[in-house]
Amino acid sequence: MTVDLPRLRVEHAQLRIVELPLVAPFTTSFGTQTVRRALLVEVEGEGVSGIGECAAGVTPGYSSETCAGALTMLREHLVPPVISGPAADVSKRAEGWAWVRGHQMAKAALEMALLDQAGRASGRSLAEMLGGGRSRIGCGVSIGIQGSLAATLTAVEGYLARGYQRIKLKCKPGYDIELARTVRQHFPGTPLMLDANSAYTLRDLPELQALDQFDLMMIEQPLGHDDLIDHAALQARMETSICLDESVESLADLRAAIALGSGRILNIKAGRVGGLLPAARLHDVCTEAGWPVWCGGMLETGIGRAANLALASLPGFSLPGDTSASDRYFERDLLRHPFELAADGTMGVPTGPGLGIELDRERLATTTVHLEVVAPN
Ligand code: NPG
Repeated sequence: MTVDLPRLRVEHAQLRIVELPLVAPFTTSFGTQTVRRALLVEVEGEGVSGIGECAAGVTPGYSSETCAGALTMLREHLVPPVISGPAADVSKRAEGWAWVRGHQMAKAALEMALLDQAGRASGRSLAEMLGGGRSRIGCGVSIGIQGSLAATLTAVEGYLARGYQRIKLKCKPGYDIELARTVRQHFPGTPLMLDANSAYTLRDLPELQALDQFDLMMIEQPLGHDDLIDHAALQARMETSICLDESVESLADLRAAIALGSGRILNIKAGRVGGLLPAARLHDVCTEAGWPVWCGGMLETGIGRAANLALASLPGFSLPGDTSASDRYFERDLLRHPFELAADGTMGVPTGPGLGIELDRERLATTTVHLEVVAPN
């Protein structure tokens, strides 16, 4: 954090759920998604508004949070103190909700909206407020589990042709060694990684060790979503670096992971860790520990995507993240100017105030399936 944040009042807020069909189903070890149902938070005060997107999905397969749960949490506990309280800066607001245990994604959505409002009020971009420096970000793409290896190869080829700098393949027990072997054979020099979303246990050690032969950049979250001990045991027995995702929801988790040697790389998602300001702190701790980091994705619309790009502009984000272009997910995004990938596999970090996006209000209206206003009592 390098700049002071303005103290602002929030007079009311809107909670909205939108549904955007995905261009293709997205399958992970915990299920298949065909639609992105996203909870959006809009705050308004002192004539300036801000918007945030909640990363939570419909089902609690990735984390314990859901879209419906986050809606309740925001309506009942997080938003009311913000709209009835005095002017405050975003850090103070976050101190105000620190008593709420968990609910990182709900907190992060509100924090994003408040940071957008703060940026618009002060004329500063989110990247600037977070201390980011880079103006372009190297982008990777995450490919869900496909129906066949041939379909996977076609998908990889298509994304590489568009310029993506690294390929992440979702895997699960029994769908890993042949997958890595085949893709590696066809694309020998491509930066390649696997993501298991917690699908393995230490009983799968031989299967996991067999992946060492494929020169993977890393394997993401092979073991339990709340485990650090077994990950440390696995990292000691694998050459491939382990990247943690689900297991790190807080600074305390990260400190434990570093102390135990539970991995060597961190995927930072602001939603998973309670917001962009906490995400920036995790970035700092990783930098001190010599852990490279990259920015994850949760199938966000352009709103959350803008925040991810701003976060990824911090110096420790040295690896390409899941910061893909709008057309990788949606026919039509919620923005007037969707995010596009340049031929060199980079995307520009938004430079306008706050999130630096222009909402397509008509698209927002037609994709809305729920809307409620939270006003002071
Ligand atoms: O590009 O936004 C994206 C998706 C990247 O694979 C991706 N996300 O486990 O990191 C993940 C996974 C995910 C997607 C998790 C949706 C939960 C929901």
